[in-house]
Amino acid sequence: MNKNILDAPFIKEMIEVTTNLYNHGWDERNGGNVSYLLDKSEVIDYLDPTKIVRNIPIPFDGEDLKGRYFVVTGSGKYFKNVQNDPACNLGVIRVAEDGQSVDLLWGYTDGGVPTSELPSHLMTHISRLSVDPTNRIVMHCHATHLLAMTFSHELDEKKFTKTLWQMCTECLVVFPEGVSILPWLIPGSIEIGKATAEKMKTTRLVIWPQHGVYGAGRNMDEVYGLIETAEKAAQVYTYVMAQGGIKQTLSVENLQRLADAFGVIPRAGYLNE
Ligand code: 2HA
Ligand code: ZN
Repeated sequence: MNKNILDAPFIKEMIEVTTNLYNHGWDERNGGNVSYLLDKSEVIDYLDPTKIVRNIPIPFDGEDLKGRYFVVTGSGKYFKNVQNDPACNLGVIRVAEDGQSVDLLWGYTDGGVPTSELPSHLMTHISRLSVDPTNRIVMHCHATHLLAMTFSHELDEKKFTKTLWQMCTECLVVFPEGVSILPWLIPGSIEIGKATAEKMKTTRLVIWPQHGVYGAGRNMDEVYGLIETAEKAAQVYTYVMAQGGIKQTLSVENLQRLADAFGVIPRAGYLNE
């Protein structure tokens, strides 16, 4: 416990990703939140795990994550400001033994608390870990074109997925399981947390209509790349529609050939939608 936590790779990654999300225009004001599951061995060089700064109650059962460490963006904090003051805008927490609170070990220096979307984040971590024990990141942002598509495109998961797959050849390879879509729900609620986490058992991308997107994955690059790829497809869709609509597109046959060439299996029943 002798190193400066500002030099920790996980803090640097959080700064880099929140700055990139802000620079993309996907996290205006206090929009967006990121949580990153850390191994105890990664944090003990930088902080004393027995020194609890504060205990913060959480409004749901986090028992499945008891003892787990996370670095999480703060509630109401602006991604724009993370690089200049990481200690105020980020926090390192550990889920307490009873699962009803988290222990703050570092950060939120102005008395802050973890993101208001902590239910969606921690419930999603539980879901993802149940299907992929190497999952570490959950990321939420207000990706502009994906958000716009939730106004203009049918909110059918199969149709929405197929449209994204057809807008960029890469998409089917990057997210062969497709995207999930929730009904509109109140942000920060237990209800949206449960609904997001349930969908996250089958897809790593979950669209919140008229709000934004959630992504999950094993490392920062994977999750960021996942959201970036879907968002790019949505951007192309926006241009295509503005240019007068689709005259030709990737055929189902070519999508299947693509899947075969890259060894991925398109979600059953989604190609022929
Ligand atoms: O934390 O994006 O969904 C700000 C948000 C809420
Ligand atoms: Zn949001």
